[in-house]
Amino acid sequence: MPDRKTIFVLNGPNLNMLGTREPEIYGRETLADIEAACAAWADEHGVRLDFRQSNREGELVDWIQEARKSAVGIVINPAAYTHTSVAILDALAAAGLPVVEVHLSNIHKRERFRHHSYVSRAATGVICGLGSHGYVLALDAMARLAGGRRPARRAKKARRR
Ligand code: CA2
Repeated sequence: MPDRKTIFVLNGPNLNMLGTREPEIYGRETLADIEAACAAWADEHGVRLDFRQSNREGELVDWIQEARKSAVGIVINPAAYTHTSVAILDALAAAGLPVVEVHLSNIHKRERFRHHSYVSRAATGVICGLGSHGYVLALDAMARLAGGRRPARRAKKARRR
């Protein structure tokens, strides 16, 4: 639906494995369950979601660049790339969009190497430790942050008239 605002929800490596291991840390829900909860939120709010997962850093960077042209905001769980990826940080910073970083687990309660997030420097806000509900909270926040925004391509067209 071209008239609806699109929010990108991007998921990093191994999140496709949710629900199969470590339920004490990540819960029992699968990524498909989380996508369904996000889709229900989107229906209620009249917003279009583009929900994706990749195990490849470069693909996530490509999607962030794509969001710059067609989305009004990015919700991202960069998973392990949170703690390593300057490439994802740079892409998010260049996107010029509101960004909500989300983590299922409370990364600050876990191993020391998870306490630092490169991505947070480019995030408008961060939600962690609230399990899958964190995604819906991130979308609620995004609805406010992206309030009056239009995707870049649409804004350009409007200026040409
Ligand atoms: O808490 C989060 O959402 C994380 O982003 C999840 C990442 C982790 O590296 C971050 O430190 C925190 C891990 C996602 C992989 O999750 C799996 C779940 C079940 C089985 C295998 C992996």
